Amino acid sequence: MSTQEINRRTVDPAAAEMLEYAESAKMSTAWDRYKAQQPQCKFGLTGVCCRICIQGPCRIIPTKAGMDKGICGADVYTIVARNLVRYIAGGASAHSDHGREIAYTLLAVAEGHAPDYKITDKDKLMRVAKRVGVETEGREVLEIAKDVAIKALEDFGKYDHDPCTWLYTTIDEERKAKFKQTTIAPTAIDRSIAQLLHQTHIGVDADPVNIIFGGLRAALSDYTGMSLATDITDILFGTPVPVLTEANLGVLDPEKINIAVHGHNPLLSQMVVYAARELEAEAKAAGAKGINLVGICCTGNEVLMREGVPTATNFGSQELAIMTGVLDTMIMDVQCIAPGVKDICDCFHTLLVSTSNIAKIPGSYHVEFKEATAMEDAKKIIKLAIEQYAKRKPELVKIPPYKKQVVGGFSFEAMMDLFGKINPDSPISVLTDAIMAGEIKGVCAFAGCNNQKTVHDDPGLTIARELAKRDIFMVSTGCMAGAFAKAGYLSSEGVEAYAGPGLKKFIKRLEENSGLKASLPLVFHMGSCVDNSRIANLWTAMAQNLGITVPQLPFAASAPEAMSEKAISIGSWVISMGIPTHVGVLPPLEGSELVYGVATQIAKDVFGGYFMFETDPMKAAEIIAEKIEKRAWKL
Ligand code: SF4
Ligand code: MSK
Repeated sequence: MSTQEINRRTVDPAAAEMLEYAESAKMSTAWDRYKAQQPQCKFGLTGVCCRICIQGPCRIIPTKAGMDKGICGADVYTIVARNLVRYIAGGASAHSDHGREIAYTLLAVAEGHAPDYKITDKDKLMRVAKRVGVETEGREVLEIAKDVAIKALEDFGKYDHDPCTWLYTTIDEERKAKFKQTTIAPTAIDRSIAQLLHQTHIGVDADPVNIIFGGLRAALSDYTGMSLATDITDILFGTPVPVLTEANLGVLDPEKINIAVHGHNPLLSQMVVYAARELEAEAKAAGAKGINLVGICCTGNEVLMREGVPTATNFGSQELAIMTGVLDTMIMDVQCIAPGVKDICDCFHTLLVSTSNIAKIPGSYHVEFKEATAMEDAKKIIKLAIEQYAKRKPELVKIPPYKKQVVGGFSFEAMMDLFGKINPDSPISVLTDAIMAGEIKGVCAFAGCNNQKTVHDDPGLTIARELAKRDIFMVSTGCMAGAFAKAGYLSSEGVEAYAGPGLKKFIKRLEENSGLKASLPLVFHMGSCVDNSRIANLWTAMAQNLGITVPQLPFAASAPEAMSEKAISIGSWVISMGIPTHVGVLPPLEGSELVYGVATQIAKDVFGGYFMFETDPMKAAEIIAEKIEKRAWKL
């Protein structure tokens, strides 16, 4: 493969090496399949293909008489808006269903049906209980846990008309009033998603603005689901604190049994961590030096944050981890597991184990994971991996020698602890004072995926370097955190290489007071995709501290490689919260000037947040920095 082609595909040196190997071994990857799909259909790319009823597909050409509307008479703006919000419905379903499973597990713990789980963070349980209105005085922990779980489950399907509890107990009064005025506060997660699918059925809503508002209601359900998922995951497994680990394919160990956890749901991955510790002796008896767990995508982020499990890679390069020839088992739960991994597993000895009844890949081995038998199920999978180790083919082992140090584990509480070392009375003031003093200009949050339409990992790294130079403090979640981890931006290496003088001074001051053994990173890893709720907690605390509204805050977000429906859903609630949000890939809404204008302009007038679509990372960095600096200047 030419250097030029490699550079078009990735900036991750480990991925680059594996891509050359893939080509020489004739293994097809997502990059090859992306190339084979070119040119992609323009109707689909601009959002003007409607498949909502089976009279279609209707493909709209606004300038061509007779083709300017669908068969039913739907205008292009209706079609683009409907297509867009149906992505949000998909994303909100995924995030909130994840949250529902976590809430059910808390209920099972409280009722004694999930013996392998327990309440790990009682303080957080108490804080959450008080916040959502559950009585704590004189009550047993499990009684409180049960009421918190029920309260969370009520947010999915309650029948009254009050806004969801996890939404309204985590945002400020100004946003509550805004959501009331615009009628986008969901009253129940499931209802808002079902209603959106109804609203966008043929012959229901043709008004693009009304459709988009329905989409924002579902997006706030997405926020509600992830907010309760984060809270309850912390209650069950502990709230993350700073942790030292490593990232990139070099974390795979040829002398150990390598097991990757891939997907999103920590109910499984956390149990795999516990089970692996117990089965270390069995691994040694099989001739290995032990068990090496690694993470891919967000379930990897979950166990990185709480247990320091190293990250092997992120979404875009998931197939490449298998090509190392040392991955004995890949355990999948839900979301972002590319079906293409199975073809690569077939070229090696890697066993692909599915665990969820709604996420199976033909040919994979299925071990149904149940909360009642969680430890037994996790052990069963690890024993399969131990058996698999004997089948490894030494001649196929190829581990690229790249890994970087990572300091992660920055939950909202961990950030407050860090700031509290300097100002215990008002931790958040440490951040806002630094902004007011001009030492740092503001904050940018990076989230979201990899997307084959970009150079793998490059947009996020480029934008972060540029913002670091301009003294902008940065946090991250999801696969962008994976990109930063692999490039050394989640360690002091990033600070030394890229931080501007103000940002460096700020991070060093935090570091000197932190009491931590490790140096602090350039970008602070706040967790998985559902942990974007932690970032929302951060901007809400900042705005309250400064006595301003969120839309006045020098805070922006960026999804440089947004890919999934979940990313669209997250971006939509982030703008409705008042945060300008950059997206580095053009979503399919260019087919309607009206819908594009609503997302980029009208949203600003109504919510203060809006989308900024820019595919050039250097230009994107300029735009993000300008928005942050302008807001900071106005303070
Ligand atoms: Fe065509 Fe209307 Fe059916 Fe869409 S809903 S496929 S525009 S007839
Ligand atoms: S895993 S949703 S590719 S961030 Fe959360 Fe990564 Fe995007 Fe999946």
